[in-house]
Amino acid sequence: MSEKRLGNQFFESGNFLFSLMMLVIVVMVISIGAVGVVAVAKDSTTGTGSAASATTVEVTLTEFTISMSPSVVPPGNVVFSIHNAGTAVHNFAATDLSKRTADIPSGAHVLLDMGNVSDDVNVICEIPGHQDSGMKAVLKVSTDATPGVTETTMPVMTNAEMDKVMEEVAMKFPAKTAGLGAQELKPTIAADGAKEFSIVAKVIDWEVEPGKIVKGWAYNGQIPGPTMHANVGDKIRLILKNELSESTSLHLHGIRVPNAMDGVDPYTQKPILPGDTFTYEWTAKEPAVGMYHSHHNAQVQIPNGLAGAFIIGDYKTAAMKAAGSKLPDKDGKAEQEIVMVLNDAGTIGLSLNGKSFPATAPYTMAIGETIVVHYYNEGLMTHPMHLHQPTGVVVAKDGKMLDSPYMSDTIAVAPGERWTVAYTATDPGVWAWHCHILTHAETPTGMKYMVTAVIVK
Ligand SMILES: [Cu+2]
Repeated sequence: MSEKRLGNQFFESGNFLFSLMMLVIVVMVISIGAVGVVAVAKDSTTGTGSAASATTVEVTLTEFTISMSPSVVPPGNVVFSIHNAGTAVHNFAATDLSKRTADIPSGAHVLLDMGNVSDDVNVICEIPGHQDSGMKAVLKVSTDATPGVTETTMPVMTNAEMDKVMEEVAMKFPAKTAGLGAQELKPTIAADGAKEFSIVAKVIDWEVEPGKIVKGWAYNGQIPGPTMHANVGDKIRLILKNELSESTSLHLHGIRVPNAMDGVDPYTQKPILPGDTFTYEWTAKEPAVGMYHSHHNAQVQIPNGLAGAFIIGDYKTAAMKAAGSKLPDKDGKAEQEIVMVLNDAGTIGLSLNGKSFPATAPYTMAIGETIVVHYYNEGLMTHPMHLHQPTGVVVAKDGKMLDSPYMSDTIAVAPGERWTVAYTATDPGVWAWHCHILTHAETPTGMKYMVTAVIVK
């Protein structure tokens, strides 16, 4: 594991920094812009037929309110344009009309076409407890309302103002924040030869992006938790102390362990009570690109931070062997192995390794060098991860080497999945690397969330 913050030395030369960042912006705008055009074109051909005469109602979800603009519409076609501006996951449902969205992560935006509406529409968030906390509203339908009037809740910016705020955000990359997740944790060797790793679960202040400090649930003060490596044949002890105010347990996802070590309370163990310690002990029988994460109140504990990588075996060597001549690597060796943990919910929200752009970590490579990336999805939705260049060779799924590795520049990583991809640097420059759900990478005030870059020198 050699995830590195890019040293300041690289970015201290102001002019160089400026030109690199401009390149990032240009490349991102070209790429994302092109996709945007395709998406719009698609909508107009496959649309519902309501687009021309529909009233668009801008909906903003927060903790715990639903605000709508306009709140009174004429009878006719209505489309809700819903933005989750909160930090928790929400959804949006008109239960009387049996229309609802899927769960919407923090920062995401979705459309809900209501079709023809003639009576008032009651809407709520269906996440348990959210309606009672205030997330309910009524869209009034009245013949007195002006047809087609759409107010907007977006701040009004001139083009120049928008360009300026976008540039300001981009120039902050890589922004310094307190704390770094997924750092290598070396084991201690016990008297019986076992590799021992000790971790403590505790709520901490975690800086997701400059100035945005949330209550993160951390192993050893890191989000994601520390990355651990071991070899096939090793006897392993993972000792977890619970300093949370609620119980927890730890599941070794994708790692072959005896049932009693599977971490699923109350079946395989009792919950680990606050203040208690539990030791997970097994002998590594197979290679694994494993996750370790909570399996207790996990829909809260994992998105809030209780997750990390446990890798068994030498995936650098295995990846190079599997990719073979598909990679233009100079020496047949991978120089770096990193984990990229994707998250989209809880207090941490849309993030790469616990950080949101511009606080995400960039990676540096020389031409001919190879980086082996293990994508981990610990969130609630699929993220198509796209590196502008170079093209990746997908070599393993969930830690199992593929019979037929294949090339792909965008890899959809579903919740719980791990995809291992090898990339060899071929062309110099700053290459953007981001989730291609565009609302996970961009906002009207610039790049945000699941965006980083590879700098090829
Ligand atoms: Cu995404």
